[in-house]
Amino acid sequence: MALRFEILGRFNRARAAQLTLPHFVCQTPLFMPVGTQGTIKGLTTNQLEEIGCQIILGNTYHLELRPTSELIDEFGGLHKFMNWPRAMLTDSGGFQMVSLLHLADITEKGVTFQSPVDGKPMLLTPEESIEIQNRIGADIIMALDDVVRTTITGPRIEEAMYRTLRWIDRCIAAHKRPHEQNLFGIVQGGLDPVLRDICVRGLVDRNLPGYAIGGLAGGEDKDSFWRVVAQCTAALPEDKPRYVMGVGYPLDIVVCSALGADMYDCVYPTRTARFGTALVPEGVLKLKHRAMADDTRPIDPTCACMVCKNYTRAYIHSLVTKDAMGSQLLSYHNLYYMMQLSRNLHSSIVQGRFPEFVCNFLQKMFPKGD
Ligand code: PRF
Ligand code: ZN
Repeated sequence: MALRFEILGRFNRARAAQLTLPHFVCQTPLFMPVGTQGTIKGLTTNQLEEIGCQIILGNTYHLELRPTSELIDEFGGLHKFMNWPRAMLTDSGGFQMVSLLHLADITEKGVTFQSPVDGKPMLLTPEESIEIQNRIGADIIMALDDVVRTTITGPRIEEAMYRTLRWIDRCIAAHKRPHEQNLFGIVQGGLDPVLRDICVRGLVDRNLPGYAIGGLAGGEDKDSFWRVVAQCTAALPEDKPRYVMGVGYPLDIVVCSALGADMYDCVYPTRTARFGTALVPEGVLKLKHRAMADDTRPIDPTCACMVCKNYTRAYIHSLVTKDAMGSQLLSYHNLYYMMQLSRNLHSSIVQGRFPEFVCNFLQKMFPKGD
C-alpha cells in the first residue's frame, strides 16, 4: 500500500481526512479536475498549484492514444512529462466503454476499441490497462471495470458486476508497482442493492488501498444515486478513501460528503466554463447573457480568485466564445470554486461546524421565494 488515510474529524457519516500519497499530502473531501490529454484544459500546472489543486485525473485511454504511455514512460512518467509535482490519479479506460460504446466491443478478455486516431483495433485488457497505468505512474490507478449505464435494466447489469469482480483479480496480479501506486477497486452493480452488496463485499475481501463507487452520474434520478452512495459508503471500510466517480455538481459533492464519501472528479467545471458558465454560490452565472455586457462587477464578489480580483463580467462576456482567454478565465474561476468548496467541506467537518456549512450552502443556492 502506498498511501496513508488519517481521519481528522467527523460529523455523523461525513469525514475529513488527510490522504498521504507518494507525490502529495491531500486533505479530503477533495475534488479532482479532469485532464484528459495530460492537461487540464485552459490552465497551466502553476495555476493549478496556485488555486490549491491537490490531485488531478488523467485518462488511460486518451493518454495511450496520444502521446502514448511508452513516450510518457521515456520521460519518467506523466508527472515529469506535464510538469505536475502533486498527486495524480488515472482512470482505467472502463468508463470510455460507456461513453464511446459505438467504438467498443466488450468480452471477458477485455475491451476492443477502434482507435479514433488511426482506426486500428486496440485491445484493452485488465492487464494492459494496469501496465499502461504503471507506465504513466499516477499515485492512484483504477481497476478496469465493466461499466454499464445505470438507466438500463436486466441481466447486463449483473454480468458487468461479476465481470468487474473477476477483472479485479487480473488487475491485482498485473500490478507491478504496489509500493508506488495505489490500485483502487470500483463498485459496480447499477441501482440494484443486492448486486451492489455483492460487489462491495467482493472488493473489500481483496483489501485494496481505496475504493471507488462507479456506474453513477449517468442520468439516474437523484434519489437512486444518493441511495447507492449511502449503501456503498456504509459498507466500505472506515479507514480507506472512498471515491465517487464522475461526480459532479457542487450540490452532489456536498450531499455525497455528508454520506461519507471523500473524493470526486468531473469535467463539469471546465466544460461548463467553455460554454460560458461560471459556478457561483447562487448556482450558475451565464456570462453569455446580454445583461453581462455592461456589468462592472466580478463574476462573484465574494470570490478571492485571481479572475474575480482582476476582471469584470463585462470583460469576460466580451471574450466568451470569441477568444480562448474567455474559457481560460472561467475555467480558472470554476476550478477555484471547486477547490474552495473542498477546503470548506474539510475545515467545517474538522471544526465541528459541518451542519452550519451545509445550511449556509443550501440557503445561498436555494434562496427563499425562488
Ligand atoms: N468507471 C470508471 N470510470 C468512471 C466511472 C465508472 O463507473 C464513472 C461513473 N459513471 C465515471 N468515470 N472506470
Ligand atoms: Zn473567482
